[in-house]
Amino acid sequence: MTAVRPDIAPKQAPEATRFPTGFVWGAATAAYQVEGAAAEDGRTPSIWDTFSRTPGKVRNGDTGDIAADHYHLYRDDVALMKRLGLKAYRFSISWSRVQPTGRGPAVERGLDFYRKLVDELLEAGITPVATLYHWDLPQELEDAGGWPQRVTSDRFADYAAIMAGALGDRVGTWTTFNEPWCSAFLGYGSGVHAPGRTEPASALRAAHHLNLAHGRAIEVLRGQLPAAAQTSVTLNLHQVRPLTASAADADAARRIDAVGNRIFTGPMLRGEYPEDLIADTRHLVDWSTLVHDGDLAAISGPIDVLGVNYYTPTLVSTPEKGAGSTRDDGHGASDYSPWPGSEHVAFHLSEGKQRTAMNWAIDPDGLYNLLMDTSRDHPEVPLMVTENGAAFDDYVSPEGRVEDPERIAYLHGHLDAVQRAVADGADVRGYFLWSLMDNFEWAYGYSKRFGTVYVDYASQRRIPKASAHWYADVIRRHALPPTGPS
Ligand code: IFM
Repeated sequence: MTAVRPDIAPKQAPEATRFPTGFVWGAATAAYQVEGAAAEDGRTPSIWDTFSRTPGKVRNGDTGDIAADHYHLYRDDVALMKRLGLKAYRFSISWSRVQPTGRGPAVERGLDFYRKLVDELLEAGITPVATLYHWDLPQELEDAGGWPQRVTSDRFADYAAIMAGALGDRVGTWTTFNEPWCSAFLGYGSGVHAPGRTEPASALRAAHHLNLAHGRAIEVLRGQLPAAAQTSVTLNLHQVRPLTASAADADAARRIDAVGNRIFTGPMLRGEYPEDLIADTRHLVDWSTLVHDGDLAAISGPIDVLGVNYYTPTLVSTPEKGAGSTRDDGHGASDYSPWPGSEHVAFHLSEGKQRTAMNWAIDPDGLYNLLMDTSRDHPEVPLMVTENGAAFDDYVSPEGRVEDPERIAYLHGHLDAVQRAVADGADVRGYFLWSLMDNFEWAYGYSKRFGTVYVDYASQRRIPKASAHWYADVIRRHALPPTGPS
């Protein structure tokens, strides 16, 4: 064997652990957050168009009308993804762009945008990963009652059939929902997200109908897509930790785990709602009439991959303890709780951790634990990290660069956590950085920058931040660089 001369040896340390063969490297966005073109080519308002136009709901009165103008700039954006070496792009489809009223025939011009986007990606050698729903219900369906109404699940199954028909020949990985917890509990519970309703019982009903819609859509997709297609759902599983070892805090953690996590993983992956969830919430909903015969069988149809999104852990106690207690669980302050039946639980900021611009504690061990816990509880389903990333107060230097060492440190720590979980047996198939580019951060408007690519909204110029170059290097190596950021 020829010895490698030290002066030309690869920079990567020989002991650097490579990610598993086939591990997918991607970045993610969502339709309302990046597309803009809110009233073009037949698109009609979604609940987020309405919500963002409602005074006081979104910081600075920002809307997604223009956003990052991805609708017009997608070709440039795909070219940029290619330059960064991304292997996959996770995007979502705007339901009201392709089926404006949420019912009836599709609009070809809307479908064409996604056909062109996908073709551009395939041409660039980037795998498209499509999410059917990332929070933007057509307003007409909300006017008819929204997710608390069972019929909305029927509408969603029809929409899934339209999309499978339009893109099934070119998209191989399909996700039904992104973070249905947020749709149900921030949308109908605390009201900090669209449609801004504050009705605990409706939030629980919405959760069941989102589950049902997921199950029905999976059945539709399976029936229409080629056998090799992968189906999935993405959950923001809360990494819940009790503040102390007390029985009361353990019960707080159990409750938040029930209404934050197991309300979805229970029916989807085990075919049942958890008994303790039903007990905690039976004063709000009658589960025996909400859940019809056959619903659980429909919801628990097999999926190929479970997407998990992770940003920060959730530290809880009951009752409130000390000055660190807050009603704000990190999802946005409201007088109304997004935790029906467990409104008395208090949330805490972890001590001694650095924070992102969202004031979220940086804690990569939370991702490690989440991956290990999920693969222990559901060993049958492979995992994909479908979102992970951080907002910081990025700015363009006089030299035109965006230096974001905190984001590099964040990503490094979390990718290391993924690698540790893989080494310890978790079947993690890939990682999608949130987000490809700065975008509309929901109730925070454009005030929070999650992108690895900076967007100058005035000119729509894209500037890859230092973290984008760092991530490109990780992708090239298929391993973390030998030294962490300073
Ligand atoms: O921007 C959101 C995304 O839409 C869903 N997951 C969390 C991200 C950061 O808040």
